[in-house]
Amino acid sequence: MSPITDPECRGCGTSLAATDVFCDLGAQPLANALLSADQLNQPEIHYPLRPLVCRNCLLVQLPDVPKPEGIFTDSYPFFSGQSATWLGHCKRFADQAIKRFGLGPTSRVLDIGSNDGSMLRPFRGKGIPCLGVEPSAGVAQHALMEGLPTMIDWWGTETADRLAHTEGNPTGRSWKADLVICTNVLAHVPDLKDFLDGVRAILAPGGVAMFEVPYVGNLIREVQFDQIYAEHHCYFSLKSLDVALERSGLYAFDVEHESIHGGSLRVYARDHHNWSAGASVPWMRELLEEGDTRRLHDLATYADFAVEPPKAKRRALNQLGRYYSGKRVVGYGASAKAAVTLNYFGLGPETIEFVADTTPVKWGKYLPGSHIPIKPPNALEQAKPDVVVLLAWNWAAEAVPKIQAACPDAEIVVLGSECPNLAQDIFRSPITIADLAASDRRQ
Ligand code: DWN
Repeated sequence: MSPITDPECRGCGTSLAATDVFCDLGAQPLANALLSADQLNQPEIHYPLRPLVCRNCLLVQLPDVPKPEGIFTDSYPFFSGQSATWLGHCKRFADQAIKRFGLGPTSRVLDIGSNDGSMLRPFRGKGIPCLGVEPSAGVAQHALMEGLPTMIDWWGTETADRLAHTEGNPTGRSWKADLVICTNVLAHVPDLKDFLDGVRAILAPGGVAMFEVPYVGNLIREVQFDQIYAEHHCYFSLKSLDVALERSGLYAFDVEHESIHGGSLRVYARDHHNWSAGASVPWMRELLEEGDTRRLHDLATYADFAVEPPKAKRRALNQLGRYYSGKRVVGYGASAKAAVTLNYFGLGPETIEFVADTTPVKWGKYLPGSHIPIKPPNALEQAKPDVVVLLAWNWAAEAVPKIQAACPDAEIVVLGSECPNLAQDIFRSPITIADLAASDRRQ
């Protein structure tokens, strides 16, 4: 994409207007580019987090992004299996898909963006032949060491062609998929059309492709601005995903809304109109026209979002200034989202002493930009902090009990949220700032 021409929409090819700005989080370093101590004095490349929205298909997207080779390196630090919630999600999907699509010992399942093999494991456990494709060699090795067949490669039409024929194919024979799984991968793909053309090419006759993507409806409704970072090129609604799929000859025939990762869409597609199945498609189209889906068809919904991240930043700085000043504050969950939040809020180790995380490869490293150190979870017990900022809010149900066990007296908060205090019952009585002020007066 030459810098002198308007960027083209990744989903439909329409020229993007530089004025159709979704929000502006400033320029930040790559969210997963963790630093070692000897890198703290080196320069960090920053990328503008100023997504645009396409007037035609309403796909929210970053127009200029780093090459994926600079992101998904051998030392890419994200291991999806770090979350028991995610592992349960994968098992439930596998059980559901095996039953729904009649998969068995002669079927073939392809997981694109297979990371550490978390989604491959339940299919293998049920005797279903499966194969992963993952470009980050470090995480892929974890799958391979467990005997989960994985190609360390990028996905697109060229890889699909190699897999469909024998050369370069770990199975050694022509290979087509009855089920292609793409969870949390489409957002990372610079060339959506080539990626999706490759998915269509690898589908066996009657095969199904499943795409699970963070849902822009949740991002807007819950002001999940920390989902916006340079490795996430696109932020999908069902409409914008539908347009991208159909451009590659893939036709959605069912959709589910999942709570995982802060709210995701799961869309099933085939390489032909599935009108023969009748009911599911009209029902799905009808669903799309309802509720906030219809709001997502309105460009104004996207333009209105721009004021929300600055409001969250003001709330966070107010919370830190009024309720937590003089207190010992640490973080939990050194996620990509954590990097975005801490950099956007302008917080460093002078405010957030460290961030605890269960991922061993992250220990002893520093978050990009903020340079806040990452420590093992036992640092929580040693530090006995007054406040724990839950940065991995999308895993609250799994993480909060661990934090409470390590430091039972700490307040657990989501900075910038209108209901920041998670120490109370997460799901039934979120606490407002007024409650916090009242509790302050009681102390
Ligand atoms: O799209 C992506 C999503 C799916 O995962 C990738 N671009 C990168 C990654 O984003 P993230 O880093 O924001 O993902 P998580 O899963 O929100 O990261 C959670 C972090 O918290 C991990 O570093 C693991 C850690 N963790 C923890 O310390 N204790 C997680 C759980 C569940 C815990 O109990």
